[in-house]
Amino acid sequence: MIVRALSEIVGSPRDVSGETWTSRRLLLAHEGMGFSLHDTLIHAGTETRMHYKHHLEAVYCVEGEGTLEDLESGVTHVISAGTMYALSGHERHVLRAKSTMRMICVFNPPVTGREVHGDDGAYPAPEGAKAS
Ligand code: 9YT
Repeated sequence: MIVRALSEIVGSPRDVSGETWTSRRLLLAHEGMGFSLHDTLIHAGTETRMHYKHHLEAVYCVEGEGTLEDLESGVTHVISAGTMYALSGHERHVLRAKSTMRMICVFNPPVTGREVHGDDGAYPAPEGAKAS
């Protein structure tokens, strides 16, 4: 069993930041759960373009408000506390945060630790793993 508090992660190597977000990584690949679990803050007033080519991701917003533009369909969704989105088709997307958004994110396959987005908006492909 693994028990871990957010307060243990803040300021540790599990606390990873990109230009527009800070991701506190509660569970990582080496812990063997088959997914990683993140408590992520998307900073207010920012825009983040992403494309998880190698991962499936589900994102549950628990605080804040913004919009999610699906660049495949052109549809924009309002995202606020209590709304989830799942990138079931590896969709290219843009997240625009009106206020700071707190997101609980699950990745399959799990991230290994220090991933940040490449120029293509993706995290690198995990070695030998495929989303299942
Ligand atoms: C919502 C989202 O995808 N934000 C980017 C950071 C990523 N979710 C992470 O590593 O926690």
